Amino acid sequence: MGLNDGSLAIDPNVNLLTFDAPRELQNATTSVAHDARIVTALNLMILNLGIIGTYPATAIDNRVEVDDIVSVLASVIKKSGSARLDQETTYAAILAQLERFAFIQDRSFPAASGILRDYWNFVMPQIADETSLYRSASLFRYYLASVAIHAADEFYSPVKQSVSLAELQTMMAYTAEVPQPNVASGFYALPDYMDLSFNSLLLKDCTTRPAHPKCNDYNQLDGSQGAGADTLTVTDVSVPQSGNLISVQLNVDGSILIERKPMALGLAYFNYVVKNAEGKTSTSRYYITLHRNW
Ligand SMILES: [Ca+2]
Repeated sequence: MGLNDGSLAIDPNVNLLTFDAPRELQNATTSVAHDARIVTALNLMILNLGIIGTYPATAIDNRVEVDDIVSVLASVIKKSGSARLDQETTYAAILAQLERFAFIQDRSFPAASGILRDYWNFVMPQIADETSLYRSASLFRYYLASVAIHAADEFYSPVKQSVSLAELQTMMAYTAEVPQPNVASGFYALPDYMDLSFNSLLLKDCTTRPAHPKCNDYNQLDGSQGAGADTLTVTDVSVPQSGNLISVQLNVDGSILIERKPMALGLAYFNYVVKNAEGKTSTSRYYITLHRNW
């Protein structure tokens, strides 16, 4: 994957099986911090590719599978001798092997590969600590994954061909404050993501698609997510920054109505507060990418 050669080279004495890359990001020795940044970025990108490989359009976002993508990477290395994640050709080779794109006629994926390479070039120099890592991961999960999938999928229209540096900077800032789940509490809300092409949408419950924001929130009380999350209640919604793009209304029956402002496009979000049967509350965020429908 280029760790022994060129710009991604690291100290050959680093034992990748024991090297704690996220912890070593802030090592006082510059060369150790440098190696940690490269290894962390590679791991982040493998996780991101796992999202592309396993992520359905309106997923309830509980988990990402990386087993398949690791097999695909191994196959690319076996075929071409390497899989450098700073090169567009690597992404094209990976995407071409993903089952989700198997039906696509022209499997060259130039736009999607370019977007993935641009993301790599953008986040690589910025990964310096846990916060910047979380932001880089959020930028991908809540925006770039969808953009890259749309760019690779010829059935979406229109296809986005590239992302500018300014757009990446804006979206990075936009996803910077995703509320981080308080895992220790035993009840915590998790962020949600949805692509939206309609002008309005009702999020009804956890058995009707598309998913209500509470459906992936984790409640240790009954140990369940999905349909079990219907025991949870959303008590508040707010639109702190995207008021020019969407309006969001919490109805008395617990459903949530999202309405797009005329001609609105891009990334929007609303925050929500959710409560379990014990009365514990947690706050999270629902991201929505507004696609053109005219
Ligand atoms: Ca949620």
